[in-house]
Amino acid sequence: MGIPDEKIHPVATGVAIKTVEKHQEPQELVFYSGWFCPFNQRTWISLEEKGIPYQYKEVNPYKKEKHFLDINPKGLVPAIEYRGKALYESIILCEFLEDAYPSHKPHLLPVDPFDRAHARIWIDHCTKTIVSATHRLLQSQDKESQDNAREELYAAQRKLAKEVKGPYFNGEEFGLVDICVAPWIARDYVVAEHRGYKREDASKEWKEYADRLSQRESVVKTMSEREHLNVIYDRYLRDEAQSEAAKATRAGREIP
Ligand code: GSH
Repeated sequence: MGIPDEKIHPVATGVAIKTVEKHQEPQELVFYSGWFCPFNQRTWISLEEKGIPYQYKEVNPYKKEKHFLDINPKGLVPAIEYRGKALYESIILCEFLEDAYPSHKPHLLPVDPFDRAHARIWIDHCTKTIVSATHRLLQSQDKESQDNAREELYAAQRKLAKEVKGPYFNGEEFGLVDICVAPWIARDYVVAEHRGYKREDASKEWKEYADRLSQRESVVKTMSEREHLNVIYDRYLRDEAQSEAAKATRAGREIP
């Protein structure tokens, strides 16, 4: 008998299933994807943005099936197989795509070494502060903890918005900082509906940036229907989710 999180809808839906259908042919790059996962969406957005040929394979990471553990021993999506060799971890995968397909645009990281390092500081900020505060806000059950988490989230978003050159983090070219945060923006309707969150309460600049990212074509075409996402988020909102990220948040640990 497995955990309830295993019973997620088996496939992508809505606009995302159309994207999946276009990527069924065998390719040297196989993308092991969980349609629902925001970390996964980072890699999926990068593949779509850069127009890299890939074969999409759906995985339910909660089942921890042997074939998938052989690809990613952590048992988490996203993962890829490139020319038969496996890699995992969303940001590492995005950086790999940049390195392995250097002529494919947009360039996810700036060329200038200082700008590249600066972008990495804010990539780290996205995961360590925005993603973790979002999880605390989703999973907190009492008003005081929710209020604190919402304020932490606003502060983290405000800080990032101040660094955005515009229209994207690094200027004209959509890049890895944008990609790292976009999946959580695309899902912020959950905290808006259930936790009193409003984009404009972070800052005017954040709202403009968030509105822009949520409308980006690669973000839209990798999002499934809310109806199926909501089943998953309802478990987070009741603090019953058993994902590694949910367990870490509950225990006050960093998200793995
Ligand atoms: N640090 C990982 C990354 O950035 O790739 C996190 C990936 C992750 O947590 N993926 C989730 C997963 O596979 C789905 S959103 N969960 C399965 C589990 O928690 O057992």
